[in-house]
Amino acid sequence: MITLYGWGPMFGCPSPSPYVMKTEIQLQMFGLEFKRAMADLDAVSKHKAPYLKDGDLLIQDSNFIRAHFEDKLGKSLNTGLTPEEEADAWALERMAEGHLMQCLGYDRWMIPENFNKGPVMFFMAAPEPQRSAIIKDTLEHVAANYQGNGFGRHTASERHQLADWDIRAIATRLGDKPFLFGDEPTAADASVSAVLISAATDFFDTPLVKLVTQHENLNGYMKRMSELYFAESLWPVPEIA
Ligand SMILES: N[C@@H](CCC(=O)N[C@@H](CS)C(=O)NCC(=O)O)C(=O)O
Repeated sequence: MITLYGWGPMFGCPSPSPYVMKTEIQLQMFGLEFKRAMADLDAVSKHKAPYLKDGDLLIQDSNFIRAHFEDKLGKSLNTGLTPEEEADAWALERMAEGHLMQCLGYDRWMIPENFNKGPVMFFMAAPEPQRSAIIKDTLEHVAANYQGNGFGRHTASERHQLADWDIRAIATRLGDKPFLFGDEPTAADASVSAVLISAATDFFDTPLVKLVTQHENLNGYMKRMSELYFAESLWPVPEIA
């Protein structure tokens, strides 16, 4: 029995987490049957989702989940790619997940109007008397991380300029192909499309929406990936206390 732990549809996206979306796509690419369950971050050492249980084996991080099934099934998600294309694919994934995600996360967590209609939901299970202190501590921690890695030291227009360069690179790589490396989706499509779909949701007030949706080829690409992998949500509906 395989269980993917994460979160289902929120914020106008198949998941609030592009990493969970990526793994959900990759498990489907492998042709695996799996269950979806709500993540309990306190139950795992890295305190991050996605994580997955394959029988008794716990695997944390979307990259290690993919590697686990490539090994176990002897099946690559990059079939048909040359070694150079595989190298480009890895670089594109890292850019989307590591760099473009900085801007997306910043706009969701550090812009108060966006935080208050989005990520604040994650704190609703905290006891009411402590909730605002927990939120304050978390936001200070998030802000310190952005200061520490330097992203938070840019102006808003510099942050979006960096994101624009990433998005343009993806749009150029895609060109008029259906998927990043040709007619069939490969591993990087899971990662890159998940980040683009998350950046393009108009649930949040952010220039990212226009920066993505101004590219017609990216609109077609997000639609293709959504139709292939997110036609219906199979996540459990969370119980409202
Ligand atoms: N490198 C990880 C990133 C996962 C990640 O950052 N997940 C976020 C949600 S988007 C998370 O669980 N954050 C909770 C926390 O940091 O406490 C992966 O690829 O799985």
